[in-house]
Amino acid sequence: MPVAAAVALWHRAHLYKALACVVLALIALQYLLSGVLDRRSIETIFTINTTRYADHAYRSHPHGLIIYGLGVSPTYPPSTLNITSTAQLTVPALRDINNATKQDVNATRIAPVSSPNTTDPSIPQLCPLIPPNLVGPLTVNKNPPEVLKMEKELTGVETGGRGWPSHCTPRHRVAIIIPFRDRPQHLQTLLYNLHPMLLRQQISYQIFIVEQEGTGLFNRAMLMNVGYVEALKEQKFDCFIFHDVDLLPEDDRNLYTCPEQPRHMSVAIDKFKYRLPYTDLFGGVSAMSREQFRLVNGFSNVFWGWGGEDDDMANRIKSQNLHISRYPANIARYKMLLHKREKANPRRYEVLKTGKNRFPTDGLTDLKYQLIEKKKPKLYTWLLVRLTPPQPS
Ligand code: BGN
Repeated sequence: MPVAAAVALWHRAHLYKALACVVLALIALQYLLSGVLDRRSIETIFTINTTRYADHAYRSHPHGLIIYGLGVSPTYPPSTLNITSTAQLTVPALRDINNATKQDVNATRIAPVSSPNTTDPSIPQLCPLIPPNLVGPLTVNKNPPEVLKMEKELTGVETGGRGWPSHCTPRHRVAIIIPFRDRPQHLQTLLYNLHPMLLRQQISYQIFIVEQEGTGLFNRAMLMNVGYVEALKEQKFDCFIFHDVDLLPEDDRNLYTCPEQPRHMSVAIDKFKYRLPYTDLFGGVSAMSREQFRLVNGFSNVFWGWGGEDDDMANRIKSQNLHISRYPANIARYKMLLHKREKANPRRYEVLKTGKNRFPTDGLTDLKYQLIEKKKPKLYTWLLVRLTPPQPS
């Protein structure tokens, strides 16, 4: 081989080696940078188009994913909402809610942001949107210990049935309103199951038991209205969860947070074979923001005895161009405690039919009651009330 050709070959071999080194160096650099970028993007801003989801996907998408992610105080009317979230938590959580896709969420990471409180460690950070200690499906316990033992066991619950997260600032102040009469065993069971779940959900909450005095016909709706009014005397709650005493949540991903749109929460109940009986059902457990409830004038006061008051609320919601939202049925699951059937209100069909005419005058605006007694044991705030039937106009 001529010398010149050998030299050229030697040069080319070195050139290839040099090129290989450059490529390897670039790969290494990219690898190192990706670590840095990953860490920077843990706190990111997401934009979620809530209008699209609320108006469209709640109804047509069985997974109802978006509501899972909403966290900051509710805005009405719903619009594009900026939320901070934790990328590392969000991704598995999204995957978790069945087949919901990124497209459903319509979430775009728009910018990495630095933590808002890095300069002042004394102010705790906002709690993450998705509470980190959730366990998912729960084993419901239908045999609670006796009261004293239960009070001791439920550490983290404060007098009056209040709870809040200890290491972060909660995003929601939630009043849980439970209309009540004659079901002490159900109440014990509910409290035993509910408190630990709510504490894990990192909301700030207070449980109100609103008991109807006497033996007259039960008025669930009016008790809810009383709960709303009385709770607001304690604190400016962001929202209200109206909760039947006989329903036990089966999954702690069913977040008791404030809804963008009124949220029906007891989607799948064992008694109904875990199927929603009808689309407009709003009974059992439901959540509304303070403003939404005020806007619809609360519940009607004229439903005495079982049935119809929740359907009337569904009509009120629609009449204000709001709509019922729901979590996915595999999460919004409940077990119902057994009891004998209450006496149904034979007039409920008729009252429901004429409800629309009364929306502005029947509800919070004409609510009359007497607060007979109020107590704050450890696990709940108890209100005993005498309801005054509204005068027919
Ligand atoms: C419905 C009741 C609701 C109740 C659900 C579930 C009525 C009104 C009839 C026009 N509605 O039938 O109040 O929450 O069943 O039990 O009875």
